[in-house]
Amino acid sequence: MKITILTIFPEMFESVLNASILGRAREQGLLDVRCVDIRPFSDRKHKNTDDYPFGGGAGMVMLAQPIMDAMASVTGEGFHGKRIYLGPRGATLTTAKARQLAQEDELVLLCGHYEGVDQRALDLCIDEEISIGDYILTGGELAAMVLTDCVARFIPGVLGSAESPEEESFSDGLLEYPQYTRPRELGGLEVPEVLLSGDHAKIKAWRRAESLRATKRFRPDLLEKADLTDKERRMLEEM
Ligand code: 4H7
Repeated sequence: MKITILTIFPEMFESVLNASILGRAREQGLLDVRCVDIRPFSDRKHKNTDDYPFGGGAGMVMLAQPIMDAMASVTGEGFHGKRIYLGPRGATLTTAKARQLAQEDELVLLCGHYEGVDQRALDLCIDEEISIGDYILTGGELAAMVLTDCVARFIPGVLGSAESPEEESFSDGLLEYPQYTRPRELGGLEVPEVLLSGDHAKIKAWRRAESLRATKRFRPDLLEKADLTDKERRMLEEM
């Protein structure tokens, strides 16, 4: 999959895109992410990318022209993909949305700044607005990184073959069970005995019960939509 990020701060992406699982996915050619600097596309003498808002008010608005030209430069005739604007008006990013976006050949992510972008650039060049949650950021860059990371996990091969994005929090509607590694005792706390037993059926059942317990404790709202058996519903009542 190819992801092109239009931004006036391309340097913000360097470490995030090169580290860890995203870095490995790019090396393996599973993910092709590039940042395109919007500023050189500006027709203005000093390469400005913003101007005062018509109607007055505080702050600046990003110019449509450099954004539209940057977008045109990365979406030629053969473009088959989605052009996404990261902003607080969008529908909130979910696992289901990330899974769906991972099916696309190509995404272009537009990062807004200042008080936002001239509406006409959005009307003419954007297919969809997505928010990463109900809070305000200083720019769309962090949101673009979150979306890139979240979508990349659903590209086949990006996670090791042992890890599946379908076996994690939210994919079955539940939170994850607690994890332990060495040492067996720490600060007076022992690793739960069942995890040392080698009894895989018992371990599986314990983990499922702990997932239910964690979800009931931290995100009881998730239980309404979770796919549970009658037995599991009864277990929850008793917890
Ligand atoms: C697009 C439009 C994303 C981008 C407006 C971006 C939150 C999210 C931004 C704005 C973002 C999210 C302009 C809104 C300045 C706030 C004071 C950049 N914030 N801004 N306003 N939740 N900010 O995904």
